[in-house]
Amino acid sequence: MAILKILQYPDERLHTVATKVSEVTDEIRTLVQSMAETMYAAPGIGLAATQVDVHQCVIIIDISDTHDLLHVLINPEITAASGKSDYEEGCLSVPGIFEKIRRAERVTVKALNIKGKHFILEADGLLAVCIQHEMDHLIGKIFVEYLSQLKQTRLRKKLTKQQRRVM
Ligand code: K1U
Ligand code: ZN
Repeated sequence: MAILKILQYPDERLHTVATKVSEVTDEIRTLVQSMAETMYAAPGIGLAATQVDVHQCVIIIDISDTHDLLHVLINPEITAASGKSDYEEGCLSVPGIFEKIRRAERVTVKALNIKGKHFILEADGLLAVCIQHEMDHLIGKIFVEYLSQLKQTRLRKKLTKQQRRVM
């Protein structure tokens, strides 16, 4: 296992559209293990493969306090969505920024598990928010892109400046 480097906004690679996993192999299982280690170390409650520069449809989520309820979703697809919720989101690729984003309150998602078997997950609350946030990463979309152009321009400048100071 390994701690992977998380791409930081405004890195262009975060806009890459991920491709579907054709087969759940040991390589995918190793990726999932390393993603989990990276997410728990960050710490975060979710991570998409896109964020670690792997452009395959793999997301992981653990919203438990005990770090023992890991959801692994490979090739996730939302089949139903309802309601509206506003939640203050964060992102490991956009550190220190928290913004209220409107999303569906409940989602039904179908995906493959780590064994390559289909399953269906019905989610609401933070889990539903997190699923939608991570699935956006797979299509190259970052949560700040829901904000006004003015806010995005300010954020981009602020974070580029911060990154230059660290380098
Ligand atoms: O995708 C990511 O970068 C992970 C992101 C997931 C997320 C959080 C909140 C709303 C939607 C999606 C994070 O994990 S940001 C860090 C965070 O929220 C957190 C970290 C430690 C404890 C609790 C929360
Ligand atoms: Zn994110």
